[in-house]
Amino acid sequence: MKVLILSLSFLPFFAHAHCPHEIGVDNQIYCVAVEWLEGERKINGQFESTTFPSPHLITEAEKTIPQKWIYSKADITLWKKGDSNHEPQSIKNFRVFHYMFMASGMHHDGGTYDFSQDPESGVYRIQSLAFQKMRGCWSLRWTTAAEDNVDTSAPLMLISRFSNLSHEENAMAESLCGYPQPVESPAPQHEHSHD
Ligand SMILES: [Cu+2]
Repeated sequence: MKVLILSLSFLPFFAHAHCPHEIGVDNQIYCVAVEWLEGERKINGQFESTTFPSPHLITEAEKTIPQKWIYSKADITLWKKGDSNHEPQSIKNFRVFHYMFMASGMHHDGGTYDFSQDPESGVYRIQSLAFQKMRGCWSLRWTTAAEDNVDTSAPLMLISRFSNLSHEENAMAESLCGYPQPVESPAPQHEHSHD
């Protein structure tokens, strides 16, 4: 038991000792941390905060009742790999979007969402994500292209730990979707013609 407590107390240290996720842009490797926040509800067309944690999977039972949907939200921080201060970085035209790889092969994006960057802190935020339960794997992808297209984006992370699913349900989804990513794809193309 003592060993267990010791190892648990070291978890936060190890969590920050490496990159949670890595992306490469113009010969620079960035670490990417995704911090899930409390989700939102849409009431009379307005998003309102809730205490339900993200990521939330909108289940079959909730699907037909939009008032019950919990929209997921996350903060996304980039820093240069090796920077122990984790100073937030900006990448021109950087964007993250949600994408589903379907068992049927009919892969698709996740519909409307909002992506922004806090001008003060430099931290990015993705929100208003409706993760509908389907026979497939939800993921986050990143791009610097204008469109949310699988061909001009690259995998950031698989979303496997939905807060409203049991450990067993999440484990089943993880085994179906695989780690670290369901599908590899080419890195986004970058334009060097301007600046
Ligand atoms: Cu789907």
